Amino acid sequence: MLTKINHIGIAVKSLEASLPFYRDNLGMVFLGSEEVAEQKVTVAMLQIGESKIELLEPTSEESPVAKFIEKSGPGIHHLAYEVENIEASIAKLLAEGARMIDEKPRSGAHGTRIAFVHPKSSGGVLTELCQPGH
Ligand code: CMX
Repeated sequence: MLTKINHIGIAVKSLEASLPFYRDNLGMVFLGSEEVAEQKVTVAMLQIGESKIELLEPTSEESPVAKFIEKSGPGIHHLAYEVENIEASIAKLLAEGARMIDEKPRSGAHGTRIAFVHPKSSGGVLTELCQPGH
């Protein structure tokens, strides 16, 4: 069902303040930034091998990322696994009793289709399924 780790999401207060460390100090390739209005975040993507780091800045106090930062501070927010068929992956998890935040795919960054599994079903790790848009 899973093909690889697509990205690790990191909650930040400010992309402008956080991006230089990843791009310049760690030397990751900056792929661009994009607002994902549906998720109330602006994301910056950086390539690291075959996976990516996704920096997430909230665009509203109602953003799940704003709530996360308020409660836990900036840091690792979620782990995203790449899947080939997101509908089939959601159906399998639901059939096996997992608690899905999204029972239907939503729009993610860079044309992806995404669905979150609730951290209560995944050992405290907010888990994303991610199907590339190509
Ligand atoms: N990782 C692990 N646990 C988390 C978490 C996270 N990122 N965010 C919240 N939780 C935990 C909380 O600590 C809390 O645990 P306890 O009950 O033990 O205290 C529990 O989940 C409920 O959290 P809450 O603060 O009451 O927050 P909400 O219920 O309002 O929302 C969640 C939590 C995960 C359902 C919500 O953040 C959500 O729907 N997330 C999915 C969407 C998302 O995160 N989008 C941003 C990224 C978009 C992108 O990558 O494009």
